[in-house]
Amino acid sequence: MTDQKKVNVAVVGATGAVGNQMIACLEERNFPVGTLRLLASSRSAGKRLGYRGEMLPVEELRADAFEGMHIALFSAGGRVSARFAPQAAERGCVVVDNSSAWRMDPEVPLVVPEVNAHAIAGYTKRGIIANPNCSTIQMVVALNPIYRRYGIRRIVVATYQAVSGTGKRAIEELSGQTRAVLDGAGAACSVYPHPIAFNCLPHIDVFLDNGYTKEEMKMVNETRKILEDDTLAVSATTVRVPVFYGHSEAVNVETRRHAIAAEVRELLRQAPGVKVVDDPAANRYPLATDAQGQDLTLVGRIRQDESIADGINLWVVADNIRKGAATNTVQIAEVLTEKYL
Ligand code: 25A
Ligand code: L14
Repeated sequence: MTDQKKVNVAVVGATGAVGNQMIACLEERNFPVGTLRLLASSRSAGKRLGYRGEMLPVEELRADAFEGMHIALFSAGGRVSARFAPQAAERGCVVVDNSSAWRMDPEVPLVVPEVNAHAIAGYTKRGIIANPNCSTIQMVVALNPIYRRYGIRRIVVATYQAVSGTGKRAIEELSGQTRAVLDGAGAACSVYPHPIAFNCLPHIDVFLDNGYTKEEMKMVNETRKILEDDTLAVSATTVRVPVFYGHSEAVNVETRRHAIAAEVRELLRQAPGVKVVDDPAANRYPLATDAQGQDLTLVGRIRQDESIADGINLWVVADNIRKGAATNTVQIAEVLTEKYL
């Protein structure tokens, strides 16, 4: 990153689980921030959040807050993004949006920098770039090298997703329920429809008419858009598990050309953003607790699918708040700054 270029950045949803991490990522990655403006709802106006040793005020989100800003990182939910992203773009501020509002808009690039950084060039159409769904991001980071080398015909995935994806209130719900159940009390539910403590809920985001959840269909449609392949078959089951941070995924791929597990392991060792953790003899495989707090996608349990001619099974884990949200958003902002602003 060039030293001269200073970028004014707004973070929308700064007080949320993802917004907080966005601020930390800007600092950790030494993003060339000129002015940093922190925005949230009126509930949070007047709070202060730390950045580079300073306590910066949180302001209420209003369209005029984007005047003079170059980039806005949004993570305040789909409705906020649908309304305010165009208003930021109108003011010449490029939006990198972490909600689901703009992802499937054909005029909005959907980007995982390790996979399709080239697509960022399309930001000029609407002034918006979308950050994919967390479960999709880690899956395509792991599968892109396999896709490029062997081709992929079909993906079958089941996820084991952490509560932090839903935001701060869900993190509190899991800890509160766990404590209550251990104390012999009942688990009160407010964020999720059933207890998440000591349970697994096959339900993330809302149910759609086809019987799948919206989260499952995001994995289908976003994977195709990022890999630029409408013929790719994807079948997903997304499950909430009582884990705070880190999504895990059991991924089965049917390749077009024959792939040998040992070759795939070597291929993934060279892959950007991937760390292979695959030594079953030593009980080494990817764990959510190891993924937490770092930015790599961990891949292990790489093995032949012995039920078909050309199949591979993998276990893929990443920090959903970092690579699944904040880090990927900041990485997009980095490429945008270096190449296009
Ligand atoms: O619609 P989506 O895309 O599905 O996203 C829904 C929610 O999921 C989280 C995020 O919640 C988002 O709001 N999220 C989205 N994408 C995610 C991803 N990829 C993701 N999480 C993980 N991975 P969150 O709690 O992390 O952050 C919410 C932030 O958005 C701000 N915000 C909300 N409405 C706003 C707004 N900002 C501006 N205008 C609006 N209209 C929100 O600010 C927070 O920064 P806040 O001031 O409302 O929140 C301050 C504190 O209050 C808590 N809180 C939020 N909503 C409520 C609440 N408390 C009580 N009741 C509520 N209804 C927040 O948790 C925060 O601590
Ligand atoms: O980015 O885990 O579309 O509840 C919305 C649901 C993020 C995760 C998105 C969850 C998600 C979220």
